[in-house]
Amino acid sequence: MTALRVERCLPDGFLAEALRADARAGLSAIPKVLPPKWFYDERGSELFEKITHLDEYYPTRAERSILRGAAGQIAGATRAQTLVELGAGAADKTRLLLDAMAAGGTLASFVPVDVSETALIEAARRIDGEYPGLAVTAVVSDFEEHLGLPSGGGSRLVVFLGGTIGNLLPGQRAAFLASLRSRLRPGDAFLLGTDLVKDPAVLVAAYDDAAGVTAAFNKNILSVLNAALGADFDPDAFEHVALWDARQEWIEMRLRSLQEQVVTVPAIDLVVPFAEGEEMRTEVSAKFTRERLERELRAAGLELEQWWTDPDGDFALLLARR
Ligand code: SAH
Ligand code: AVI
Repeated sequence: MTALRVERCLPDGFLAEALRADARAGLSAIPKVLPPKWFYDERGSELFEKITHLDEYYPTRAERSILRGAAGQIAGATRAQTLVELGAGAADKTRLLLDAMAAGGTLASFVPVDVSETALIEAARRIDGEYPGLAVTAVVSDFEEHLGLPSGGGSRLVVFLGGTIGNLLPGQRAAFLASLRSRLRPGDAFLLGTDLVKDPAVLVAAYDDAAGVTAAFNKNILSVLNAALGADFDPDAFEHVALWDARQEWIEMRLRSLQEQVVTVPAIDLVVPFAEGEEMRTEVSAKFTRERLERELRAAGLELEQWWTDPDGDFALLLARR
């Protein structure tokens, strides 16, 4: 085991101020909206991990099955020394890539990047313990602000798994891809996991599971605001909503107020009225087609090189380069 390094890319207090700014803008907007990156405090990250084991939530299983088949090919095609993982979370599927890169004899360092410090450090520690000789640097960052790519470390494979790119709105997605493109060097590669458009009933079930885990995950954003901003949201006064927007081709999660109520948010001096039945958007989860991905990658100056899906065609993994 080597010593685990932890790097913080953002200035002190940046994330706390970003949460205040997002809450101020989003709770005053019509309709109200909160960005999904704030789901992931310790409990939110645990709830997301539970979601990944639900029968209804196929993306994690599908992506793992693609990685099982393709990891060797990816390691061979990229021959990268450094694996950078954006939005790494528990970095569980990542082991398939680490193993293939180690078997190919190129792997030297692993750089997981995540905004959720607790989950990130726990995942980085575990991998640090499991891969002797691997240099692990955990980077606490918001990948929309600072990608956290290491400057050294030879050629890099930057991976963004799980379909998290779908949680960015189209404009944010374009900015993210352009920023990534500008930081990729010749010889680097980008591996992207994306969920695909499919039967809306399957999609809605994946975001509204029978056991209510996704509902608890969705409501957890209210507990995050309570803890960080001294707000007095009552999660039981809201219900979970998941719907398919066919025009945008995204799943939208919302919280619907069960009654007329007023919430106070002392840290930003805000009083927020909710009407009975009023809905606040907490997440979009865009679903893609190959054509749309190719178009968006090309617009950012990236070229699709290889494409894999699971046997049911539910989820895709693609390799792209500048
Ligand atoms: N990659 C994992 C985890 C997906 S959950 C998987 O495939 O299962 C999404 C992860 O992205 C969470 O850990 C969350 O904290 C992180 N995340 C979301 N928005 C982020 C942002 N703007 N910057 C950095 N990490 C972010
Ligand atoms: C992390 N992200 C890709 C998940 C998704 O499917 O959009 C978050 C999630 N939201 C509800 N369930 C899972």
